[in-house]
Amino acid sequence: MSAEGVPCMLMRGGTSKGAYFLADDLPSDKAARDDLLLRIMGSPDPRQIDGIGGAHPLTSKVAVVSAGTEPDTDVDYLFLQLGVEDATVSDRQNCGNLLAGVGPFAVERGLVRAGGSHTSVRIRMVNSGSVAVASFATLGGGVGYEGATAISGVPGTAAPIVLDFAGTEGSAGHGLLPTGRLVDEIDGVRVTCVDNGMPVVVAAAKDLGVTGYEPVDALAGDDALRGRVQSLRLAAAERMGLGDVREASVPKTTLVAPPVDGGAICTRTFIPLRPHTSVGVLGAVSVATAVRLDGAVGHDLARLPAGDRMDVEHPTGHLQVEAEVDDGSPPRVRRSGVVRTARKLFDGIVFPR
Ligand code: NQM
Repeated sequence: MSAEGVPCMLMRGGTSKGAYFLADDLPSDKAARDDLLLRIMGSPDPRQIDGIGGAHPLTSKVAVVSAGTEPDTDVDYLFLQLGVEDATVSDRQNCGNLLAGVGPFAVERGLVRAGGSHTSVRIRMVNSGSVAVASFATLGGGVGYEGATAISGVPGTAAPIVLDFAGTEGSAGHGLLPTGRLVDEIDGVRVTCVDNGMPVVVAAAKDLGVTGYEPVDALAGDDALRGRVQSLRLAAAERMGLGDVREASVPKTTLVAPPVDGGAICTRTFIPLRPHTSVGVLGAVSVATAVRLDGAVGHDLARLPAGDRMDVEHPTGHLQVEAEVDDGSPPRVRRSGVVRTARKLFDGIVFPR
């Protein structure tokens, strides 16, 4: 680590934005690393005015990348969610959006050599131990960021980054259905607790007294609803084996409703209490997996496609995810995947407060 500053690359990954670091450029002591990252991002402060965080959970994110330590993987990716108002640094969740930038970052930093016109990087997601393979365009030994792929929630187009997941089932260590049941009843509301990369509590929007089509601002301003979401997730988390999650960013809660824009299911997601402006990648994969299961909350509300690709509607558009599921007893996930884009925003030295 430099005495004055820390090498850092700011990237948009999918619909999130975060600071990417090589693990070697950060302190190896966890407390010292977390303290440094909080100062870099400017937390705690609702505006993160004295740091590079963007004053929202979706832009208060860090990726720590290092050479792979396990066979058949190229790099290790540790995701850290930094609080905005709170001085918290959590490694309890994955982030499939920042994941989109990890392969390009590994090439940029020389951890992985670019292939010909395409490069595949096998990424171990340290938070859960699962593996993602990122495939993206490379040009003359560098990353090709320009392209024609649009993703909802990001203006313009960029080169596609295909992410294929393996072993995301039970990312928090308690299986695909962490309560051991397809449906639980909590506070009089039927929920399906699922984890295919992200622990999520799925409930029907109408059971919480909303339509599920509200704009983000309306949800953000509905304190009563957010109170119900909090009590639902606190109780669900105990049953999911996650313990007391008052300070944790998981589980997320997704309210589902019938699709209204040609998709398979309409979603409104709380991360964990602020409404998501779109939907998390692995969060969406988890919800798509749940609604495929006969009897799960949302199954009857969904318009299920014949193939494995599922169009998840969210407040700012659509996210196409792939979830191949064996709906047996117990159900098993065969594979999941998604297409994202990423962009290098700056590369330099960040000076912590
Ligand atoms: O679910 C937000 C995001 C995420 C996480 C969140 C994510 C995922 O949109 O894989 O990407 O759920 O906190 O970046």
